[in-house]
Amino acid sequence: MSSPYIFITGATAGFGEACAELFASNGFNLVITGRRHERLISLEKRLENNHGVDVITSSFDVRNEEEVNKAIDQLPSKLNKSISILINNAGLAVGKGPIDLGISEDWNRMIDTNVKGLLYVSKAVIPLLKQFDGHRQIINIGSIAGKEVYPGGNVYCASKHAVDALSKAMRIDLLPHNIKVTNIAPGAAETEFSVVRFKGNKTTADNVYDGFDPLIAKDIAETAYFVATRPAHVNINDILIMPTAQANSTTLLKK
Ligand code: NDP
Ligand code: 8X3
Repeated sequence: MSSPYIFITGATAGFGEACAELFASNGFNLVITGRRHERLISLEKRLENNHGVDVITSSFDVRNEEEVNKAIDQLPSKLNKSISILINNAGLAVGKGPIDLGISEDWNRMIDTNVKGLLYVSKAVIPLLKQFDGHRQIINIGSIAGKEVYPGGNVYCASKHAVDALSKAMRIDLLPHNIKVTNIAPGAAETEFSVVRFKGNKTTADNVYDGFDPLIAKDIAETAYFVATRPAHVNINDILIMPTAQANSTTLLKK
């Protein structure tokens, strides 16, 4: 049997790109998705050349249910019965500050991407997972922000608490279909996350990671790979993974 496909949202940067790299280097075929089409194409070429795997690109905005459904309907027929794992990774924080000064457009972006986007993609991909005769799994990228709240984190934290709850709910609802569900909740990791959160302000973004060693994208890819490669009878429900210098959302040992 040819190698199964791993379907990754948000593969144009950060954790998603690192997952694509690691799964491809271990021989898995991929469906890589994100809005930035050119990045997907260059990642596709790099992974196919370096690892000899098949990489399908599909560019869509997870916030748009119609676009999500169309993109998944248009996947090539060779993917029938071949998608084994969905990694729900696409997500973002926008802004950080007290709730009474919150910007509703930022709130909508976070809720529409992190919660509704994850739901739209899951609803469209679950039927494909059900067709796969073998290891079936959904890996949701949650956050420490889905376990605790911190000053100024309000709506982002709420959206990641929703991911945490949805991971638990999916585990119950998908049990009859033998689909494992795992929630990975990282602490501070240096990716494009803070540049996006602070709307392109690189100095503010860099300050987040000053004075300690944050997680890097590869740490999360290795975690996802570990949970995806457990024996059939084992599911890792939930992993909270932090930089050594971070005790919780608000306690960081900075030099
Ligand atoms: P990056 O900003 O580096 O990557 C985010 C990815 O999400 C990009 O590929 C982006 O693709 C994609 N994405 C964002 N919005 C959309 C959208 N509307 N439609 C489709 N794709 C979208 O951040 P990270 O890799 O750090 O973040 C990945 C996940 O990890 C997120 O869910 C984040 O909340 C979570 N997380 C991050 C932590 C951190 O400290 N970095 C810690 C804990 C969790 P494109 O822009 O091309 O669409
Ligand atoms: C990203 C980590 O601590 O900024 O989810 O919320 S944090």
